[in-house]
Amino acid sequence: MSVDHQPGPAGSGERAFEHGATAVAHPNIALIKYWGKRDERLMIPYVDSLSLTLDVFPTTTTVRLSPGAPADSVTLDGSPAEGEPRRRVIAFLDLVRELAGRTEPAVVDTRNSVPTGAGLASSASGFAALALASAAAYGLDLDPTALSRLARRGSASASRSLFGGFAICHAGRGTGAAADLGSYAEPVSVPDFDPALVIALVDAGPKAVSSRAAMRRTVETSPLYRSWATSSEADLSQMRAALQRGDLDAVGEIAERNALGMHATMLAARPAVRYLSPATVAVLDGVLQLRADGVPAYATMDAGPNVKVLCHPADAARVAEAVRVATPGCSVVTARRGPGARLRTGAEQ
Ligand code: 2P0
Repeated sequence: MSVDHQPGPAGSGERAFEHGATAVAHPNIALIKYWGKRDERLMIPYVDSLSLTLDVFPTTTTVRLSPGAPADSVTLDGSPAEGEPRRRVIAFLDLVRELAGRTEPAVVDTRNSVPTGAGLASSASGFAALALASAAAYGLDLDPTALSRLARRGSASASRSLFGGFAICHAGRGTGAAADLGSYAEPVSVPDFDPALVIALVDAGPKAVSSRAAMRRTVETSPLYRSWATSSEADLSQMRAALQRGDLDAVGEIAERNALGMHATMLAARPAVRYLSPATVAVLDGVLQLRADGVPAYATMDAGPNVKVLCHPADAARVAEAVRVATPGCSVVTARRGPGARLRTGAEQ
């Protein structure tokens, strides 16, 4: 699949078509996780996070201005969006309109190629595409850093999906406007490391607890949260060094322990948040067996039961086979490093 070595998105002022724009963005998988917000309104994370943008499951979003319409219209995968997803898109459009000094309603059409809400970061690709398309449609000319701040307001992980390859989202410091300015994503240059990520889709259904609610509960009630957040800082600096060395074993070990630590904080929340299912554990056992057999393979899991296994591209077929044996019937997709978000040109509309 295609690999785009461009470090980031084109500015939102480029290539908008008249009264509307279409953007494409890919999901990212955090190797150092974001979990918990220190400001829920501004969507400021407690911890820095570092991710790999993938080359699979893109989201394509079109935003067209509709000056005569009574309200915004939001379509998600061909059906009218309702409830929380609709509310989040409209709140995001309100923010863009406020920044642009505009008032026109919009028609938003979003198409995901990954099951929505299944812990595969559809909100990351979704809000990255919405940020880029809506900024362009409303005439906001933002550089990639400002776009990442904007995308963060939709979903903090979306700030990272604006960039191809590896990206870091800074949690920043302070409160209010200073916190907003200090929390943004940027690419991390990792020239000589291009691993594969074997994704085990053990359950494509929507999750029982939204990541937003689960984060809040974890921060408020888990006695393990602070220690995970502190250890995550050390994980991040070790991860950066391991990436620069192109050391898959170190990258994998750090990513796996960071993810398991995040899930441990959730399991200790009151009541517990448990995203990992028996199928997840079966895949984790399969990954341990691969390592025992001499195949470097390391797992990471997000707010859902699916498992992503980091490995050398040459081992991806063997890892995929081990995953299929561990969870018969599950779909397996192998991803590589993917491109940053981009606006479609007028000719592509
Ligand atoms: C991440 N996750 O770093 C972490 C790891 C899931 C586990 O970011 O509330 O949809 O919209 O900021 O970004 C998923 O949560 O949450 C997520 P909001 P988001 O990728």
